[in-house]
Amino acid sequence: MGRRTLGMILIAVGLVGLIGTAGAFVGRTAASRWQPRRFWAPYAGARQGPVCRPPELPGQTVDVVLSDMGAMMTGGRMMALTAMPSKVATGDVSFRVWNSGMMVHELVVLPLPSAGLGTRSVGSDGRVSEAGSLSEASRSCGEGSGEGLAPGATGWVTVHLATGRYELICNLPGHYAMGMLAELVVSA
Ligand SMILES: [Cu+2]
Repeated sequence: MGRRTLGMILIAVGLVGLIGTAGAFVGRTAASRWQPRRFWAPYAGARQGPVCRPPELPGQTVDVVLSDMGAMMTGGRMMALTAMPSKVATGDVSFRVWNSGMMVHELVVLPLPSAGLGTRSVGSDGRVSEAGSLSEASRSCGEGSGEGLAPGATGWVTVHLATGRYELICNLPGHYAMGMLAELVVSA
């Protein structure tokens, strides 16, 4: 391998590293920008299903990603629900919910149980009670509740949240028990 070739390879590797770092930085700081499909395009290519972008939504934005083993993004868990940011201010909050997995998922917004995150009792049907639910996003490429978010689809919903702590969950059978929950803190 010539010196020139080696130099080009090193420059290419450096560029890839730089772009990756910048991408991660932008993703973390500019949560209002809708870009996960760009970051995770290699995963999306392997699936079929509706691809959709949410419209401009009012208030603060929380991006939620629903994932399962199919997407290999769950960090060792069977399934996961991640929300970014995990803290917002009291007021209108718009959830943009992307199902990155291979299965149907949904987002349900519930008050945090008094015993803490993940402490709901799971019924024999694998689901938890949705009593006190504030909202949900379960319509593929649409707003509000529906038949569930198909793999690859995005759904959205806007809800006015009072100061407090909330539990964001997927309530398809077994999914709560397998880790599809996250806390959202709403402060004045
Ligand atoms: Cu789920």
